[in-house]
Amino acid sequence: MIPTITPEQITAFREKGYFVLENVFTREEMETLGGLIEAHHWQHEQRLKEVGTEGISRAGEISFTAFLAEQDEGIRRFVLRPEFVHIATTLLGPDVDLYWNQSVFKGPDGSAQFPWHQDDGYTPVTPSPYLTLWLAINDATPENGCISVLPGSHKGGLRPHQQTPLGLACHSLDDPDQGVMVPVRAGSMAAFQSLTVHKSGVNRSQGFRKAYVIQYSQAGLRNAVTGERIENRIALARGGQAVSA
Ligand SMILES: O=C(O)CCC(=O)C(=O)O
Repeated sequence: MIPTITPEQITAFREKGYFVLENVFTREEMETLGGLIEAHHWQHEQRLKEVGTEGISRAGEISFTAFLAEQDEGIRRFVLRPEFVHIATTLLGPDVDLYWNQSVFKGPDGSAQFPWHQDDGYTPVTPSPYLTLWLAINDATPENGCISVLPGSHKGGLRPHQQTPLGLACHSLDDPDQGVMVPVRAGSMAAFQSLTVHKSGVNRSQGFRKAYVIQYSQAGLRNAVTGERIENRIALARGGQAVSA
């Protein structure tokens, strides 16, 4: 369903750095997408079992499986759906590329939060901020490790990040300000600015928490440090219209 983005949501995106788009996809659509993603996730998890950790992925705890749309025709068709053309062109302007996409699965009975960070902290790009859509494949709740955000934190620009054993961090998990939890039902998504500081909680449930993080940017993105063009991105829209796959 093409979502209506209200003026209040656009204001929240500008001022607080995030909002939730409810029920963009059905649970059945999420089961189908989840099935496509799981094939890649389990392959990755198998490799993780052998090596223990890879980047910020840790076997059995949290795994980030990237470039899914680039590898899988069904997932590629999904990220080019008209719902995303509408959302991304409304929030970013008429010329949009898929910048990054990854599933993030948190394993059951976890013990760790994923640290507070800005997405630009991993790779600073220009123009910034870009758009992160955190799509829940299954319900993301306070119990199973939904994300939290620091409202308004995108306004201060890129913060310094420290390397921690769990990932980059720009705000302490011990700080009294632990932001606002953003529970998201399956098929709904949190839309946030790539500079909005966010984390995810511990998965204390008995099941996996499954998300698909889809990031769109204005076309022609560059690495903010080297100035080099970020090449080979899938085009989503030009002149406000879908680019046919
Ligand atoms: O989904 C999560 O647990 C954290 C994901 C995240 O923060 C990210 O992909 O930037």
